[in-house]
Amino acid sequence: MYDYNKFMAELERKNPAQPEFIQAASEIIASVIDTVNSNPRYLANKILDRIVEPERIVQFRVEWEDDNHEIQVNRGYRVQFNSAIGPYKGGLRLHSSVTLGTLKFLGFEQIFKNSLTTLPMGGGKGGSDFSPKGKSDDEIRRFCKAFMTELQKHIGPDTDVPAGDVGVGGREIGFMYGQYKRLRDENTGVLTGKGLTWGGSLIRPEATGFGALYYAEELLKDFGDKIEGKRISISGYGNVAWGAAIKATQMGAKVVTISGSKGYVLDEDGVNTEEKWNYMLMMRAMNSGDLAGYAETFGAKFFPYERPWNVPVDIAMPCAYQNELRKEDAEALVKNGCKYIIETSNMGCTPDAVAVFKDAKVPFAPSKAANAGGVAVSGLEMSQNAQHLSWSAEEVDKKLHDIMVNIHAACVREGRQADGSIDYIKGANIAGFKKVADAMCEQGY
Ligand code: 2IT
Repeated sequence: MYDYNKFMAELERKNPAQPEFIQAASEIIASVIDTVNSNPRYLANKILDRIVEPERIVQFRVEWEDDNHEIQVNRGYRVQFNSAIGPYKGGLRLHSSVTLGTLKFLGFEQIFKNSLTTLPMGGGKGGSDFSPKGKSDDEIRRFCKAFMTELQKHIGPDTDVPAGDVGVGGREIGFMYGQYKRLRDENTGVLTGKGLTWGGSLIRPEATGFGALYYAEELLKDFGDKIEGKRISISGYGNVAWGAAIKATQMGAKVVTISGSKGYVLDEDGVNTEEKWNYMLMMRAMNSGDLAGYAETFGAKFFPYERPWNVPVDIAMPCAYQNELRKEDAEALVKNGCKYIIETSNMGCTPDAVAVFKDAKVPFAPSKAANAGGVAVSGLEMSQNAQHLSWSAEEVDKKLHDIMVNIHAACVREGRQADGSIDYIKGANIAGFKKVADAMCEQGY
């Protein structure tokens, strides 16, 4: 039998200075421990000891030349966490704060998220402490090329298929894919999030945001409610926030905030026009959260160095970064009558913020369920590449919608509590875990 406190103490001892990994693991272990302790096969297979240990971690030096012809050195990583149900799959994050601990947290989450999608994808994550902020196009290209020169030794269309994450969009995937092809002479779709003319899937850029709204729609139905007419606060301005703003608008809701590291914008008219969505794309392309510029252009209000969570809304959707929504933010949202939290950034809420929502009985969709649409469409991109064909936008969007409906149903099935309420966090963790754990047992050790 596993004892939660003992297990976590040992995990902390073995993984010092990796607080985000410990945070992610503690939530998942807490959710699944009863399931494991009541299953003799899981116990005999020491499933928890095995699942928290990455199968492989690659760390490498990335050397590139900046615009002043000076050598720059960054650290590159790929965490190949679990391949029980399919090739390692997960994004690459480029951000100054990236450490091995960050990528272990993201890779661990990815295992269960990918399992929830019902597609055959294992869990992985990679990236670098390279910061795209303030870098020229040329510098980004040289970095991506140097990064892939090493990474290509460790990935492949049937072993490990990276994609984008924070700091990695279509442009970066293009530079990396180009280098993979140059070195390997293969057009096998080893990365997802590719451009449409070279193997990419329609709807992949929109998928995370669209999927989060499809999940939210299903969750609201559990309470006899609907998206139409809701006021929504979103954080971030990147790919995820962009897709969420588009789909929320299409569903008849009004998105009143977006944000960056330097503050947030309150747009009472709604982030609801092509011009505004294109402005978001432009900010992303320039790696500059010029939200003051957005406010000026569209007659909205800019609040420097504040987070958007004091704004009264019906639904809050953190779409930016881990631990971006904290206890005091959760208290403000609850006080202002926020009815639903759709955590869309990976581990976007701190544990004490999640506890505030739980105490206040505010339904909470965890990120590994709510944001699984992104990786789900990556899985669909892999299928299209493997068949050497491409599906229409309608086809991909319908598959994405069906997947999100199924993920929600799995969360409800596994998360139903004795009092009839639904613990979506527990439901997502148990549903995602069981499939991977069963596969590990069946494949032996
Ligand atoms: O967090 C995520 O699910 C992603 N960054 C997407 C990963 C993918 O392989 O599409």
